[in-house]
Amino acid sequence: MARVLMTGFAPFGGERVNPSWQAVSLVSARRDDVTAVELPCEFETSLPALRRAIEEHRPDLVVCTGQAGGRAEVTPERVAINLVDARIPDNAGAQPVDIPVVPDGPAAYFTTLPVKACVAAIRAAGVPAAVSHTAGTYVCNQVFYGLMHLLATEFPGVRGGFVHVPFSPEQVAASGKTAPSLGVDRIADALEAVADTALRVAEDVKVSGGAEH
Ligand code: PCA
Repeated sequence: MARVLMTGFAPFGGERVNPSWQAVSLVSARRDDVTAVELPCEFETSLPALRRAIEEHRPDLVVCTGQAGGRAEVTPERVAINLVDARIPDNAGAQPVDIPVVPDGPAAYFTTLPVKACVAAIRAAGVPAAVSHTAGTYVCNQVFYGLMHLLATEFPGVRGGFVHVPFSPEQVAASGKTAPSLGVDRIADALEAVADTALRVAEDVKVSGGAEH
């Protein structure tokens, strides 16, 4: 049986929950092949925690996830960039601006998840989905870039990528925000579709998932 590591993040930015962690916990409760690990929303400690999880669990596939408040769809990310530019302080109070994730690393890494096939599978599970071409410049992009660098340099053959998820209805109700949301069970359905697809599909499907902006 192939082993899958899924990570979600701790709550940040004043939120009480993070749907990425809630959803990956639910997936790991549903499936024996999935281990869920929570990463701190901190620039200094998130990548060491990810490395420890990979070394401990020795997965064949790594799917990191995070909250992208305001997005209406589950969005597999296509590209991680070698840049940190924090809009708000992290949970340790750090707010680095314009530094690389990995000094002297390549400018960017592409995901090794078949994102188009993943989007099709998420939609087939009844959940809205789209390919995203930016994971931002905050802790999620740092973890995505750090993951792809680690896999490329130390864990050849392990596939990995990042998926951003919308707010949960609970978060929107608690804050009175008018933002789109998705139930955590539906986000979990989407993440299961991502794992199943990545384990099954070696080459991505050729359909448009592009965006003008
Ligand atoms: N989302 C943030 C960091 C943690 C999370 O869940 C981001 O998109 O960078």
